[in-house]
Amino acid sequence: MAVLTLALPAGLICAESKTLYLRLAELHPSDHPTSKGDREFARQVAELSKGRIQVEVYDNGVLGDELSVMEQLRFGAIDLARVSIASVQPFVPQLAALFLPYLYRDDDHLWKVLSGPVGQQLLADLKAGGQIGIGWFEAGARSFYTARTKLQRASDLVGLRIRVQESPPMVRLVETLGAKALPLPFPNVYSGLRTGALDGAENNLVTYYASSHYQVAPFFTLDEHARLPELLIGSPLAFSQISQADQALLLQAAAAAAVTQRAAFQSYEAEIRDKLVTAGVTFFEPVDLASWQARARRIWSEQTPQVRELLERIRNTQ
Ligand code: BDP
Repeated sequence: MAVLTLALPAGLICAESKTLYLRLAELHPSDHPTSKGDREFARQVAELSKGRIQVEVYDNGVLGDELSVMEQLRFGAIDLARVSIASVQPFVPQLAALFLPYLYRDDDHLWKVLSGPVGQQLLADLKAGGQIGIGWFEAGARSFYTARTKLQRASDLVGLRIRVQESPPMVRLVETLGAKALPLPFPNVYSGLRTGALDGAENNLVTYYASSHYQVAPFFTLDEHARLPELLIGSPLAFSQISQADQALLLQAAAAAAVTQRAAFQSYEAEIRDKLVTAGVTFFEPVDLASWQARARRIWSEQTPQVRELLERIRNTQ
């Protein structure tokens, strides 16, 4: 994948038109529903600001993998990014609450949490970790998929080399299930699965399809162990040059874009099931889901008091 790094000052303002240009980094290809969400965010920003603020979406990972994007945000070479919470949690430890396995009743429960007081508080908490939280996006449920092994029982995972995000809570989750967790940047996963360096990986169905991982790992187990939402975040440097009113405008645009992104994500997810079967993917329902849940939930008791408090608030969200 070509990596283009822009060493330009943050939040470029065109002197003549006074237009503020903001660059947004996205890992996924243009046809991924999350990239569509980014473009909807850009459209909303342009509309709300009457063209005064222009968000330029750089998708397909051209600005680098997520950890490199986090770094570029820090020194202001990129203004905005859509990333997984996995990339942000190292700066905001309490985000670990959102990684807890088998936490939500369903996707609506997750969104009640994100759009309610817990979600608002976590967005505000990002500031203390030196991050600017703008809004949440949908990322479905993550499940395991494998290249050669048919995975149905939780015990089938024991000893498998599974790629995880470069994220301590994800390493811990996969280890708790008995697998060997290998943290790797996302762009390296396809070749790891193809060469046999990895036995499997885990992700949501949409990303499994969009990244073509199904070509090299055609067994997908619908265990849905975690729902990690995505974040739209901003560079603190860029934001220090944006007025409070315009910051509020960006948050408003993100909330509106999230509605479109979530709907696009869900309809795409429903569409690709058949395409994946036609492409030769075998889906497995987990056998004895209760034992998957019991094993994975052992992590719940390992959390800090702060995360356990969030866990209780999340469970009590109706
Ligand atoms: C996808 C997320 C992306 C992550 C990727 C991963 O959208 O932000 O980086 O998973 O597993 O679902 O690395």
